[in-house]
Amino acid sequence: MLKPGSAEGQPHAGTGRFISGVVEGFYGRPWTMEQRTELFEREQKWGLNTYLYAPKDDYKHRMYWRELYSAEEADQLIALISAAKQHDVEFIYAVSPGLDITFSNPKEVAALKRKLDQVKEFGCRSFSLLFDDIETEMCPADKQTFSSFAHAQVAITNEVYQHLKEPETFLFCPTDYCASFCTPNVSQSSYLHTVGEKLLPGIDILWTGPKVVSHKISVESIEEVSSVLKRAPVIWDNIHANDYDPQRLFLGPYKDRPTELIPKLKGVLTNPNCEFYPNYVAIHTLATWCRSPVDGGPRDVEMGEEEQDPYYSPQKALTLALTDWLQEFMSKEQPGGTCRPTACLKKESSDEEPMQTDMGEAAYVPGPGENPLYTAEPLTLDDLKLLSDLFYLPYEHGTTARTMLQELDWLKNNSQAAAVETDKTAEWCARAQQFDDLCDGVVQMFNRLSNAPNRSILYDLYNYICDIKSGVGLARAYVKTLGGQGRPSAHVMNSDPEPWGFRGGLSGEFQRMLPGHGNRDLFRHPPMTVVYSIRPYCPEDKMEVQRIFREMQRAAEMAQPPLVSDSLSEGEISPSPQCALVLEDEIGVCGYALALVDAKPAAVKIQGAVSEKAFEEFPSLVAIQALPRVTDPSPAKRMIGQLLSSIKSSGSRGVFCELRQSDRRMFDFYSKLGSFKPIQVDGLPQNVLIMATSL
Ligand code: GDL
Repeated sequence: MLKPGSAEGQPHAGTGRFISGVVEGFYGRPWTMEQRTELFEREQKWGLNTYLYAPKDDYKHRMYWRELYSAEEADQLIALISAAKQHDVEFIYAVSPGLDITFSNPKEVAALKRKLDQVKEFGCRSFSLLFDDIETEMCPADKQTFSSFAHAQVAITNEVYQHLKEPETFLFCPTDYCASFCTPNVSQSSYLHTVGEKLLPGIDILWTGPKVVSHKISVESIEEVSSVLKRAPVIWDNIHANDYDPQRLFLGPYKDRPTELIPKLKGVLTNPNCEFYPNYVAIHTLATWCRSPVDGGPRDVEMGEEEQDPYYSPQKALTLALTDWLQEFMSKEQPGGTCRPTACLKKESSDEEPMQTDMGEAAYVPGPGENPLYTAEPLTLDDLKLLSDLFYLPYEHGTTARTMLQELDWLKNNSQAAAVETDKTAEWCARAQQFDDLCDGVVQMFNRLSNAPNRSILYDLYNYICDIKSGVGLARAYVKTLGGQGRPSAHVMNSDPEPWGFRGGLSGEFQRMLPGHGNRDLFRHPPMTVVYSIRPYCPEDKMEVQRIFREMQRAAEMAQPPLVSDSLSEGEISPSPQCALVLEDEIGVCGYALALVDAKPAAVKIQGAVSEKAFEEFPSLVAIQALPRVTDPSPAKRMIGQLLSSIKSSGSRGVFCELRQSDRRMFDFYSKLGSFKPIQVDGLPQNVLIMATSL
């Protein structure tokens, strides 16, 4: 039964009730029948009314869509459909025939009808046809019959809908299911126009918003698509989906969808994380959102400044969800949850009767002088808040995660200055300590989580929390090294680290080899107003590079002593292949970064005697310059990042740069990179400084 104020009782577009709930629509291992039944219980408790069965990698949902279910599978589906009914959840069965269906072949249409008829016999009354993530090119036979792909899909969908006697709920997922897939855009998409005009009015249409994973969904964007589709869409929301990246999990609240949308939509279904148990927050907060009063209802008066929506606060919804979730963590009635009671609960009194085991033996009680039994600290709400902050949302880290990133960035950028300017030292040390405390908080949270009685939730979370614990451990050790404490070789900058000392996997290696690491981290510096581009250096750039070098030299008046990097910049020596870049803005070339993978021969030629030891450890040389009009340090940092990747790929183990001691600007630049440190090299001219980094 739904409570008053639930989404069902709310005004919304179209006829019938507001569809709210979950779509199991992700790639990967489908949920188990037990998990789905647990989901129905929760949906009922929280006022959600729908479950869309669409597990992408279930054989008979997509790949072998034509195959009928076996007797054993039928029993399972019958039980599942009946469990949904018991919990007042509408079970919608979806099939995805788009991988290989020939729309124009009547046998194919018959196969589709046969499959859905079978599921109808299992007691299912609501259906869906999905055409997402398929090839958009029709086969020659279909091209002869249908004027477009949209016409083919619509024809078959209308026919199946009528064959099933026009069910109350029938959903269609278009191939262009978000604005970014539409050509040229939503309002001019001929595909969407055909669907809107030709699909029978009783069929509802799924839509993921502006993108596959939409950051925000605005009222205007829904009004636009509704007018093309000639009906209000049902949102298939991928905000919590994590099937596209094994390192991500989303435990933040349902967010950035104004409640003003509710009257303009036919419904919302969330397609959440692949792991069943961590979806508590995703589904609980969606339920809170769906229940929020729309126009005319009481406003949330305590809304903070950042909260835009007068009827729904993501922060409050999150706290409600986490408070309930905490109770779940404490529950032992889970498979694998057979923990020792003493380890799960705080010891109340030491003179309790010893526990009886199944064997009828008295439980072990340590004697005098023996180790006391291990007592785990109970998990707290703050632990779960921290957990959610660390695994928040696809476009946003939680508050503590943001603070940690900002602090690490500051500590990294200010360590050199703090080492020489005494007034900065105290601040640096205090902030390093605070950072360490935050890291410690993550480790403590990990410990309490891993001792929580509910093992099912823990096992679903385990890989993620292990990963973040190790990431935090590396950052912590790095800050200790920056502050001159710790043993860097043991933890962070070891040339032969343990596998957990770096992020592994071939895919990670590929990414690191791409320019700028190919990443778009959520932690970004303020947006630049100038657009820069970095491209490989070509021989025609020689004059420009020379000009920049000379201009910068003039500015600093420091031509002596001769450096290898001067010859490189002057074009007297050519950079190593793949190891030269130039920076351009709208005016032209404004910077460069050049390298010699093996700098020793040039150094011998220019400077005579060289330090064998230094070249063994740091055989490569870099030279970088940017004109003063490049006020933003990021482009130069990106150039050096790319250059270091290329040098490393050439097999080098270390890089150095040469600086004149008066060149404070370049000293600051290299210092701020964090990895370059001054090194001692014998036989250098007095006013030359060498900074170096291992690769
Ligand atoms: C998609 C897929 C969905 C997948 C999601 C996130 C739709 C309609 N289809 O495009 O199965 O889980 O992306 O990766 O969203």
